[in-house]
Amino acid sequence: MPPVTRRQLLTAGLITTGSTLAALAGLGQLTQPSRPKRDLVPPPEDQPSALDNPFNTHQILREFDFGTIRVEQGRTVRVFEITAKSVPIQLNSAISFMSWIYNDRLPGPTLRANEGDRVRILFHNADAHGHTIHLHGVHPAEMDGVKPVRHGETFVYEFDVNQYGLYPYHCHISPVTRHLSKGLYGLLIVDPPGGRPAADELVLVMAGYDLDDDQHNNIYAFNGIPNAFRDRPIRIYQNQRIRIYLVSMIEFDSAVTFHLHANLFDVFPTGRSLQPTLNTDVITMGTAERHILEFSYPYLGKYMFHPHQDHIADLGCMGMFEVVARS
Ligand SMILES: [Cu+2]
Repeated sequence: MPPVTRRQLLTAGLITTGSTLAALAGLGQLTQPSRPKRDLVPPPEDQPSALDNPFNTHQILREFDFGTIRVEQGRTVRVFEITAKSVPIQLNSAISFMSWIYNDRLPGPTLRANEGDRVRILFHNADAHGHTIHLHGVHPAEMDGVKPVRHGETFVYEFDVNQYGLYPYHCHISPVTRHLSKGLYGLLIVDPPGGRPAADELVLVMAGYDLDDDQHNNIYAFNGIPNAFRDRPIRIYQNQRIRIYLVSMIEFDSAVTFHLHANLFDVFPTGRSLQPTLNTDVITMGTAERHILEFSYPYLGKYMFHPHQDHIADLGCMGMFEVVARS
């Protein structure tokens, strides 16, 4: 039998162990991508979180993983590494929760690529339960992330991203509601050719927690921690273009809205257009539905954002923008 090449293994959706991960990634040949400008973003919030969690909600908000770039046969390949684990987190001062999350954070890493790139995700399952990464978007069946990756195994998801837009990813092991609402979700942003206009860019993922396994959510959050952005508002600059990559990953409730106070936003549905299709202050989203929203605030002050299902907002899916002047 002839030796199997690395390419054949990857194409077949190789399952391997973590020990060969570095060799598969060809890590010796990698270069680091450039980072976006930070001068659109005010200084960080003063107050540290009172909760002891392995991730910083305010940092994750504006954190993008551009992968490690390789050039193979003239094509840009972005290599990402994602590990699934059980991680205890504090939802508030009273509730500790055993989450299942990617890369020790909520949401999982915000992967970012350009239209036309190849994406290679080295997915390692360090959890006792089987998990996957199912990405929305166009890809071959074997890359669809519905076959369990068992404890200690690594699977390489690889596909080309030829349609710019927003693509949520999440675990697709049954019951999906459980695996998803435990925290196994994130977002891939595929930028259009030439990119979008400069903006202060934020990722917001709405999700709920079913704490007592009765198929109803007990508590909700933007980016994993209930009321994180209510208690420590997100600072943004006055008259600055803000771009939100917004996803709903709320299970059990059929749909929710997103409402922004004292303003109107442009909507780019699914991130699949360069021109807005709507200008409004409330938009309805089913599970896994996502949009790019753009707006700027002309007036200083603090402004809420939340689902207009107000009981959901009251149960933790509440945030605030604090509009500050440039000094
Ligand atoms: Cu799972």
